[in-house]
Parts: sequence; structure tokens; C-alpha cells
Amino acid sequence: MLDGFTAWPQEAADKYRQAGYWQGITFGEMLKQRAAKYGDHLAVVSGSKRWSYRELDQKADRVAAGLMKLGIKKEDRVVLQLPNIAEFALVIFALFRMGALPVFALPSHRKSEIKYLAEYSEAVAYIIPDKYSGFNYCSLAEEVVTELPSLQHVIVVGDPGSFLSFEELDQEPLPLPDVRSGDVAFLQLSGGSTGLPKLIPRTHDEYIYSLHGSAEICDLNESSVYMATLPAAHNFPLSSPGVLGTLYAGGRVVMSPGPSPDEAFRLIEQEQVTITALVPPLALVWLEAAKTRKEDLSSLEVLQVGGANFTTEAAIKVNAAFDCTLQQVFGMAEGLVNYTRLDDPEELILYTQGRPISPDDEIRIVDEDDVPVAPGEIGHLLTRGPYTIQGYYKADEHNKKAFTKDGFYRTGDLVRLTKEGYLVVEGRAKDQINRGGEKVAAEELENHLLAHEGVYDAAVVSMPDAFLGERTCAYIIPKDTKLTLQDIRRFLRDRGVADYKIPDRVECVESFPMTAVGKVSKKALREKIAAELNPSH
Ligand code: J2J
Repeated sequence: MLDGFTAWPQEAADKYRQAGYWQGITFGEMLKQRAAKYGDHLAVVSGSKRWSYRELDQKADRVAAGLMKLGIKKEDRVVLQLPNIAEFALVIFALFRMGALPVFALPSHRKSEIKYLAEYSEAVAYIIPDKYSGFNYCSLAEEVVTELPSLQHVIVVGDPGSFLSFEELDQEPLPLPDVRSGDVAFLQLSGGSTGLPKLIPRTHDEYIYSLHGSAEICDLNESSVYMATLPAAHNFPLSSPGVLGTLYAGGRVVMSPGPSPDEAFRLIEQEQVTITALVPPLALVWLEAAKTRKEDLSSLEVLQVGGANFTTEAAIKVNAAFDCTLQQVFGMAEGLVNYTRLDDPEELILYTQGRPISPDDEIRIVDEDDVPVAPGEIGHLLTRGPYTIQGYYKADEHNKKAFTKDGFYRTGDLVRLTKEGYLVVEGRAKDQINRGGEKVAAEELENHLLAHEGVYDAAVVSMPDAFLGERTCAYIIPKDTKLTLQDIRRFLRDRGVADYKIPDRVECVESFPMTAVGKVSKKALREKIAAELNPSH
């Protein structure tokens, strides 16, 4: 078993197996079974590439052989930073088959994140596109490998420059190592609230169960067409039901190169897309675009929205604008995913964030002392279940805080349970900014800011924003001269911090408000900036 992985207690594992949740199959076997059943059906469509299940299955064996020939072995970690292209699906199945673990980076990550991910996971390889969205990933890889010699292989989809071409991985199939369904299949990135992002180990058994449950809830079958609109590496478009849930169900995955209506609407019409997933701000962009654009979106049956607070007001508008079923999704890369059901009454779809996938997802809503709140009251959401992790990867100290002694994950979300048993997300206790679905850990950004020689202290908080829901405000106590937003932006970009983490606003102050116990009062800072932005309230 992978070092640094926290397994479920034996009793829980037995229960999940007996209940039929953990089916004992690996991703490699899952694709083999689907290829046997759906052979010529299209599995993945991306640009001019249209791969059937059989092709995807055969290619996965060949690429697995190519990876093994490089010397990559079972349990090795491989940082994967691919956008929504067919090779994304291919390479993850190749890695799953040979038991190496993809570490999912987002296309927007830069040197700071990639170096950290590679170092922390002790990755041996890094897989990138040559260019995407105007950014040159080969230059990024050059910087990273110079500082991290342990990263032995850089594999490039497209023009490889001095690195290895993805095409060279296409080799005659080799015998594969023995991969078990209880093994860790990949490491997913946590949205995080700590100084350094945490990695989430997910096993074949439990993740495939979440796909199975998600596909069933979303009514997926072999005629479903799922479009990956958000970056496929994110847990939502990857698994809820996403790219992998669609392949589980024998449907077709369409990779959209980007989320804008320009790219997405044409693909919906052309590929007769039946389901896709959006974050709330994007749903509002689509809503406006749908008023004027001519593309036919009538193939859409389900529009999923999740990842960040979706106001009822916005839900009502989106629901009215699209002639399909709106589904709210409240999930997390650590496990638990809640969905409104397709046949739910409108009140539930518009006013709640759904209910868990599994009857064995355990939910506790508690106060500051872990005592359950009265029914219907707001409290901290704790959860345990057949696809929620029992610990972050190699993070023993943090795990003591992030999980209860009896294995419940502290989500950091403030929720209430309706009388129908549905969850409503009311807020957040974790120190994170949710910038329209993109998560920024306050402490991580504060650490970057503290590295600036002109910064004496920093406190990062969310500020309300009509479009993204929240944006990032950095309060800074400068050492001597005031720092501007431009100074901070330039500094963070030079450090290689991803764009979405760069503060939207910088406020220089002489001191921070303190709580009674002498900690910086982020609540007071949040209130201060909110009042400044909206003086009438
Ligand atoms: C409010 N906050 C939400 C929602 C997530 C499906 C869908 C989303 C994610 C995801 C995911 C929210 N309303 N509808 O992994 O499989 C916030 C919560 C949560 C955190 C998790 C999936 N849906 N959130 O967003 O790991 O704060 O996963 O704890 O990125 O996003 O973020 P992440």
C-alpha cells in the first residue's frame, strides 16, 4: 500500500464491500470492460480526434508500455498538467493501468504550484501541452526541472522542444503490473486552507463507486454526451459524473477547449451534448450569451452548477433561461458529493445544494465543540462515508485537525439540513477564498506575501463580488513604504504564483484588528472591506 495513505478501518471497508459499493475493479479493468461492451461507440471527442472505446483501450495499453519503458513504475507519481484534450483521458488510463499515480495539476498552475506538487509528491515525470491559452508550458518545465532534478522526464503533447514527445510513448503493449482495486489510483489537489496545499489520495474502489452513484443520479447511459467545460483535472468535471463517470456509463466525452460560449455553444450543437457542468459565474455568462446567440442548445438535458455559492436568485434565472433540468452540485475533492435529483421539485433544485450520493454517506452538523446542532440549525459539516478520504497524503499532523478521531472529515463548510434531508450551504469556516469556484488558501497567499521584502505582515480575506461571489483582498502592513496592487501583482507573478491566486485588491494598513485571544480578526477585516465596497449597507 502506498506510503502516506490512510486506509479505511477494516470494519468500514468490509461494510462498503458487502453493500456492493466497492466493486473490486480498477480503472484499467473498467475501461477494458467498457471497450468489450461498447467497442465502436465514441468514447472521447476532442478537436479532430474521435476515439472509440476500443481505440482508447488499445491506446492506453500502448502508452502504458511507453511509460514503463521510460522506467516509470507502479506507485511512481506523475504530475499531469493537461488541458481538455483527448490525451488527458488517454494518459490517465495509461497511468491507472500501470499503477503509476497522476497528480492532478490545473492548467492555470505556474512554477510555484508545479514545483511544490512535484516536490511534495516526489514525482518522477511531468506531462504538459507545448502551449495552451497563450502560455508556453515547455518554458515552465525548463524552470521546474532545473530546480528539481528528481523530475526525470518531461513529456509534451505537441512540439516537445528538447523534451520527450508524447507520441514516443506509443509502444507495443507490455505485461502490466498487478494493480488492485484498493490501491491509490491518483492524487487530487485539495482546495486547501493551509499554508501548503494538501494532496488527496483516491483509490480505484471508492472513486469508481462515486462515479457509479453520480452516473446513476444524472441518468447517464450509452447515449449520454458529457462536455468537459471546466478544466477536466478538477474533481467536479472529472467525477461528478464528469469525464470518468461518463466513460463508466458508456457515454461520450466531448472536450471543450475552453468554457466561453464561443467555444462551448458550437460544440453543444455540433456534438449534441446532453450534460455539462459549470461554476456559478460561468452559468451567468452562458445565460447572457444564450439570449443573443443562434446556436441550438436543445440537446442539453442537464445543466449542473456547483463549486461555489449559487444564489437562489441566480438559480432561478439560470433555470428559466435554459430548457433543461438544472442540477445543483455541492462536492469536494476529499469525497462527499451532493446533488439535487433530476426529478426533484423546483423548491429543492432552486433553494438547496442537494443530498449525498450514498445512503451510507454520514453527515454530522455540529457546533464549535463538535456537539450536534438542533435540526435545521446552521453548523459545521462533518462527513464520513464510502468515498470520503480518511486522511490527506503524508500529512499526519494536519490530519489530526482535519479529521475527527472517529474518521469524520471536517469540510470547513457551514451548512443546514432541510426537513427533506437536503443540504444548504450557508457559509464557510475554513480560511479560504472561493473565487467563483477557484479556491485560494489564505495562508498560502499570506506566505507568498510575507516573502516580499517590503511586507511586515499580511492577512488575506474574501470580499463580496457581484460576478464571482467573492474576490481576494490582501491586507498588508508595509515595512516602510506603501505597496500598490501593481507591486504585489508583479511580485507574485515573478514568484510563479497562478493568476487566480493573485489578490484583486491590496489595502495597506498600520495594524490588524485582533480577536480577544490575540489573533488577527479576519471577520473584522472582511466586514471592513465589505463596508468600504458597499457603504450603504
Ligand atoms: C457552495 N460551495 C460549494 C456549492 C463546492 C462537485 C462539485 C464541486 C466540487 C468542488 C467537487 C459548492 N455551493 N454548490 O469536487 O466533485 C465549496 C465548498 C467545498 C469546496 C470543495 C465536486 N460546491 N463548494 O468544488 O474540492 O466549500 O470541489 O468544501 O474544489 O467548494 O472544493 P473542491
